[in-house]
Amino acid sequence: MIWSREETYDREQIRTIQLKRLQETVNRAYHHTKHYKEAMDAIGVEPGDIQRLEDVRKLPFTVKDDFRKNYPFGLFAVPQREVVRYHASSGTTGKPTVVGYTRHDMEVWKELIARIVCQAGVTENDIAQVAFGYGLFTGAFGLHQGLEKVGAAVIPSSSGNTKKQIMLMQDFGTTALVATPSYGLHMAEIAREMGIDPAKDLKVRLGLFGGEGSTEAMRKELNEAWGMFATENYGMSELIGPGVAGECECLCGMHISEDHFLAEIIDPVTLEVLPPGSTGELVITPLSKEALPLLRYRTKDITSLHYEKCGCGRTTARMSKIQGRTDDMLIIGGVNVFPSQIEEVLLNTEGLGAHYVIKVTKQGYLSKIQIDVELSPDKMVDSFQALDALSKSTRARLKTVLGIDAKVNIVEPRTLQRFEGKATKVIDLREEADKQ
Ligand code: DLL
Repeated sequence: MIWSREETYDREQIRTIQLKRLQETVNRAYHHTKHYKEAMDAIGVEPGDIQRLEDVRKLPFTVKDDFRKNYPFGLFAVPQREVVRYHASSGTTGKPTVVGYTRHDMEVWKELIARIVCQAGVTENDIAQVAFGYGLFTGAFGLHQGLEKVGAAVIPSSSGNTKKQIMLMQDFGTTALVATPSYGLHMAEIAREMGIDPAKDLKVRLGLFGGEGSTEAMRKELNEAWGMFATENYGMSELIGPGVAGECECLCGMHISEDHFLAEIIDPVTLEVLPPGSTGELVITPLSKEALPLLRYRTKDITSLHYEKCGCGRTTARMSKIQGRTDDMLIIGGVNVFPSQIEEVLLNTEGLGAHYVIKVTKQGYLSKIQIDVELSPDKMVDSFQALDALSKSTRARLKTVLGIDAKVNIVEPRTLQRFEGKATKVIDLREEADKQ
């Protein structure tokens, strides 16, 4: 089912709404935040200069550091009494990134999530278990509100306490699971440990995964483990939270709610805007936010945009799976590689499990990687020679497919750390190596 008629507007209608909302957003940002007044004045741009959609390119970019500089509320364009909700995303260092919503922002957010859960196949007959952590993270509350809006029954189980989650699924008859993909896989593993086959003994038919990247190989694992139809959605706290884009039943990219988000792809080095279909950094200007208007936010996420009409009937642009982030690209022996590309090779290797960690170290000036990957629980390896052969053949596949040389260390099933939220798949030991 298609939730809103805006999802099927023709390009001219979408562009008309986008321009009107872009002009409103630029006005709000310029007249109500010191940051944007200064940033626009510095490059000699005024709100009146935005006459066509393409004029967005005249506007300054916004980066995460602007949140840090304006912590906590410096980028807000409304007085505090108009804010009805705060969320925050934990940065790796220092203060969190704080975001806020007015009453109207909350209504828009619910509407956008309703679209996403509908396109993933959720109906009022579903019982949806939200296994994202409830709290400052936007994931849980975001999905929760939109699921209720479409009439699904929500179980706010939060993340963690996995055995209890499985018990709830069994007893309440959960039909849709909302989680990070890595936690989705872990939950299936715990269910099996409890003697429950998720594909046969549970009713979970839909998966709504997001908050971190996943490959097609991981989708396959999830589908097989749960006997489900796994879909993916994308979002980011600064932009709204979840609700920016999501997959429909055609699984051919994530539909962006373009009446609320203007998407561009740029070359992260030259900052030049790239034509449709090109791969680069996603830049988003949210078009309807009251509390926290942002201009041209650089997400650091690498993807591409596609505008052909989709088989589901929606006309909105689709973004391809996130390949990685500009800040998680590894350069190994001169070859650029994203962790997601390594994951694709590992998960497509017979005998290896779905859990791995990439350790980056340094030898002299060169980065080196070692991949610890679990043996598949179904794989019986009875000799050291067989293990060694699997490790060598995986190393050779990584070399052929990606052109990188990586040491592959195969470990016993269930020995690597599991995550209940976003998984840490890369450990960078380069700074430590420098100290030695
Ligand atoms: O993760 C919002 C969200 C929650 C989206 C739940 C979907 C579902 P942040 O914590 O601010 O917000 O993290 C945003 O997570 O820039 C991406 O790098 C990554 N990310 C989110 N969804 C996906 C996805 C939420 N489907 C950051 N694929 C983003 C790849 C994703 N990466």
